[in-house]
Amino acid sequence: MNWFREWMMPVAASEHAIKVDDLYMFIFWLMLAFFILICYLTVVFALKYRRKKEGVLTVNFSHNLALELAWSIIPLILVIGIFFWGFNDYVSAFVAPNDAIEIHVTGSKWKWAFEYPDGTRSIKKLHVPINKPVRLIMTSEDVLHAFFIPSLRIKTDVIPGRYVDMSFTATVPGRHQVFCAEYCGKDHSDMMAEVYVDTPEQYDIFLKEGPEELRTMPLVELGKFTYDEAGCKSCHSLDGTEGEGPSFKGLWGRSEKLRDGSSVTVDENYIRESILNPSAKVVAGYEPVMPTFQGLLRERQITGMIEYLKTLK
Ligand code: HEC
Ligand SMILES: [Cu+2]
Repeated sequence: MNWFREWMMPVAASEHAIKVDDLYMFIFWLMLAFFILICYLTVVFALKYRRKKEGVLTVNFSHNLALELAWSIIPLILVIGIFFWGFNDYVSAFVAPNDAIEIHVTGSKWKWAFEYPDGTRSIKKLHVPINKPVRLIMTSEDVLHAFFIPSLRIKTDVIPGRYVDMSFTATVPGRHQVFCAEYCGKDHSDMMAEVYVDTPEQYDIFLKEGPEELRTMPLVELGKFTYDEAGCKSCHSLDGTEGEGPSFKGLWGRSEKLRDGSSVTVDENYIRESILNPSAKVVAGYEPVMPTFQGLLRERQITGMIEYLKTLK
């Protein structure tokens, strides 16, 4: 009956997913058996005890202790069994082994961001190595979201102000879909991501060289992407509005007055330095509050950022 199971369920891409399906199919067949039994008895009794002659009443039974005990105790044993079966699977999914790779997941309106143990970050694309236990440590920046990977059969609420975790060992290589399963506002239905189950070599390349868009996106696009992803947008506007930091509009090539009274022309090296060592040259009229992006942005992202800034006339 494997085809039936595969027809009913998405791919089972982890050991846990197979366990969930085993339990699901057990409950399914058990319920089907009860359904048939109950329908059968309903029809049989309706025929057997139907009114045959006007005025003739069915013999008046009081009760049957053995029968009542049987239909109480047998289902009770079944549901207790199902409870422990399910609980056991739940615990094994949520308690990670000690050697699990810990990946941080942050939900925000309306995207999922991931951070790996070596500091690599990715957005909307989660990379995990195949056959290695992974522990996701999750939180939300704003509202309640829910992280749901159907083919791994895991799903949990992601709550602002606290961490929740989940673990899994993916066994099927390739791409799997992630959804947000909690209505979280306007673009909730767009709040999707993908899990890439990589071979160890692919995973190493990902950690070393970053997500694919970083290698393949044209520079200007990558700059725009980084502007959104790395959070520059929370302090730097694109339209000239003053934020916590100067707007990026018209930044390229202008002569910037610095706090210490000197001035500097905005060129490649100045932008690079502003990103990696923001307090080295502080723009007049601003506080030195910008965090350094040393180690967080890769070389190509910085170049992309510079090319993008050039387009903001
Ligand atoms: C917490 C707010 C904040 C974030 C986030 C932030 N910056 Fe800044 N940034 C500032 C402030 C404030 C200044 C001005 C003071 C200074 O020069 O350090 C500034 C200055 C700059 C400058 C020089 C601007 C000028 O007018 O000369 C550049 C370039 C820059 N930031 C790039 C970035 C990039 C790229 C990012 C995202 C990767 C980013 N910043 C993220 C606050 C921020
Ligand atoms: Cu959401």
